[in-house]
Amino acid sequence: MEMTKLQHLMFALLIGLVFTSCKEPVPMDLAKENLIPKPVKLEATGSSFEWTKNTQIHIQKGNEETKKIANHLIEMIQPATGFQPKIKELKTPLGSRGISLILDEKYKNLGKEGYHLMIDARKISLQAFTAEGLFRGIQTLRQLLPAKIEAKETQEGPWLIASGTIEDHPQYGYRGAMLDVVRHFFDVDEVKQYIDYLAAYKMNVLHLHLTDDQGWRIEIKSWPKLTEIGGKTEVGGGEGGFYTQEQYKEIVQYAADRFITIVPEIDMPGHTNAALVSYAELNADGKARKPYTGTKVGFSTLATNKEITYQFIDDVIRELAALTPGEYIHIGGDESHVTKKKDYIKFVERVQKIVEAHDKKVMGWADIAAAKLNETAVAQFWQTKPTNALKAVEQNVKILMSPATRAYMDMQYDSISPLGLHWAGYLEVDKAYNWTLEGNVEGIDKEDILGIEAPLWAETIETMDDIEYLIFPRLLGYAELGWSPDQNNSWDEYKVRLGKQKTRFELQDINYYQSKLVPWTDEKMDEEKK
Ligand code: TNX
Repeated sequence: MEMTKLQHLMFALLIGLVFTSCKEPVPMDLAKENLIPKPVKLEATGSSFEWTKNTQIHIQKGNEETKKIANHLIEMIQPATGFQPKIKELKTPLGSRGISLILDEKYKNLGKEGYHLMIDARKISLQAFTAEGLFRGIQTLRQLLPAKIEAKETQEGPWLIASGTIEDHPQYGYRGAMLDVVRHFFDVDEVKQYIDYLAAYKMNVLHLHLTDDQGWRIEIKSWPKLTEIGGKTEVGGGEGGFYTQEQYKEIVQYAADRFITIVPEIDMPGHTNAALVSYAELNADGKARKPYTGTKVGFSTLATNKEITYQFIDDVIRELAALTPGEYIHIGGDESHVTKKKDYIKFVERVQKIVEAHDKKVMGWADIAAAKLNETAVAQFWQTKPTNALKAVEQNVKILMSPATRAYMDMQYDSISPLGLHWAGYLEVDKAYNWTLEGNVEGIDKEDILGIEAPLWAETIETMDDIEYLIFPRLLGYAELGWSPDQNNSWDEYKVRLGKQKTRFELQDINYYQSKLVPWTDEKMDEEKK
């Protein structure tokens, strides 16, 4: 029997209905998701959104910034889902089926990194005051997708996301990690990988330790021997390396695309043997030093009483400032044990002026607080005793919290863990997490604190696997300490969320430290969280 036109139409409509609305959403509980850092506010509604091959991403018409975020999101989900979501520009994307990314003044109160995420069975709307907020928000979406989203090859769906609302913003505006690319050199791709790890946990600063006794890693065109000679060494006698200015710009841009600022460090007046090898005139006695590939500290100093030294620093800072969109240049200043105290103070004060003449603010290890600092400077607290940091507070200088006993990712986890040092003690995953920035040091109050930074020194590490072993999983804890309100932090609750990252780490081939203190749990590839 032939169908009439009307019957055809009815049939098509019916099929359409079956595919679009008849499918009941799978019940899921947003409150059971293992988000790191933990969001400020979360409300579950017990349902779920399914991301399918037909799901589109909607953005505001002509909004290029948002389009970039949409592309990040697509890049994030493409390998595992195999989907090619379309980006559609609409006048008012809010409320439309699918995923919408929207900038709205309304969310100004959440700050530049805050975001509002609303998920129901029909749609996901991610809204923020800035593109940066949207970028932080898509990191949350990544963690809300099943763990198999981390797979490098296409997986079977369904790609369900629990429904509800998240409103989120960071406790501190500076949340970062440091990478020492001197003691062992890490190339551009390795630094990019490190940046990706920071971005995934909503960190926003990468401090690069670019110069030290064992090497000089950034091309300075007016002093070429710094890298021609000083770039060729590293701990243990390896070949070292350096970034050309072009390569360095590529790192800065890669970070900026992920809303991460690079803080470059030129360590001085100590930790300068590589410069002292490259240019004899920077030494007080005018004699070039020998290359150094050991791991001792505190034996080198620039000639603080020679004019050429300040000409050198002015050239270096000028070239570096031109490559630096961020507001800070880190001048090191730690462990200058062979510089006379009065010379050290004069030196720091003069270098501070040079940095400011190039329109940048000074950041330095808290040792610099021996000198008279401007209130715009930042002192990074690292030592086991807070004497220097307290001197900075007295000068109304903000503190960046990196106490070695809690935040040094190069400390060994325990006496038998293969990589790292232990001069500040062993640093198990619980000790690394179980503290707060405020209250860590008496006399350093919340309003004195800029944020958190977890340094990774590289005396004992040479490969990406080594880096991963020391930063995973401690990095996630630092990200949470900087982002989530202190009262939300509890090790007993956190360790469960952390343990649930196992499948994600493994699918990314991350060489993480399997601490016995963490209840590592597989998230089954084929089972959804209900
Ligand atoms: C101390 S922390 C140093 C570094 C070492 C580190 C090793 C700091 C400001 N200086 O030169 O690499 O210890 O943990």
